[in-house]
Formats: sequence, structure tokens, C-alpha cells
Amino acid sequence: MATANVKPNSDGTVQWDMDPTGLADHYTYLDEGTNLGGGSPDDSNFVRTMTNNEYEEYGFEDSPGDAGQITQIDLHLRGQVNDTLNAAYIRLELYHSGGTPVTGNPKDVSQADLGGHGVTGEVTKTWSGLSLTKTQFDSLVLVQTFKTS
Ligand SMILES: [Ca+2]
Repeated sequence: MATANVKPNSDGTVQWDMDPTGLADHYTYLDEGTNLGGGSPDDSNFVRTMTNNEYEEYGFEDSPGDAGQITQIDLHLRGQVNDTLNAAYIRLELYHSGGTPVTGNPKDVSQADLGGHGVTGEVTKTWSGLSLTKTQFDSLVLVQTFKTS
């Protein structure tokens, strides 16, 4: 089974803050990728929020030209959750263009998933049993939402 790594390359609606403050698109703070995804993460720039239900939408690079039926998506997230209530998490959802959810939503990333309170870590969340064409895959949008509890 062939695999390919794609990284964020566009913004949809973006509500989190950029750190450091920047005029660039939000995805440019994330597109170094993750160690799990074979990238070179750079923690000197990132996006953050403390506001319940604020979300970010990202589009991704296209899959390779010879991509056939896509049956599984492993989403690698690098991040940190340090809400003082220890109950905060990040909700991940994938949508087709037009807003139809991908089977398997949502995937929640807890502090424990990332290694504990205030720890920067990486985790993989998997959508399996899919049957997506290249065209469908290439138009997917990720929504990541901060949840305080
Ligand atoms: Ca970064």
C-alpha cells in the first residue's frame, strides 16, 4: 500500500492567533510538517487560542498524480495543550468541499495524546475504511477546533 505525505497549503476561516504576530497566512506557520509525517517542525512559529470553539480551516497539497483510491488518512498533529483546567482538547474534523463530513469525524486530541500538560508532542489520528478518489481527497478541508471541556 503506497503512502504519500501532504502538508497544509491554504487557509479557510482562521480564528486562532498567530505567534509571533504575522501577516502571512496561518498555514505557513504549520507547513514545516511533523516528525511523524517526515517533516522538519519549527516551533518558533505557531497558532494558538484560549477561546472555546475557535477554529481553523486548512487545505492541503494535492496527492500524487498517480494516487488511486485513498482508503486511509493518518493525520499527524504537533502541538501542546496547556489549559489550566486540564480538560481542554483539540477537535479534528475532515470535510469534503461543500461541507459533507468525512466518515470517522471527529478525532479529539487530548493533553495525554501529546504527552501531558504543557508538553509539545505529536500524535496520529486515523480515518480508516475510506474510499476517496484523488479529486475528493485533494479538496478535503481540515477543521481544528479548540474545546475547553
Ligand atoms: Ca511552526
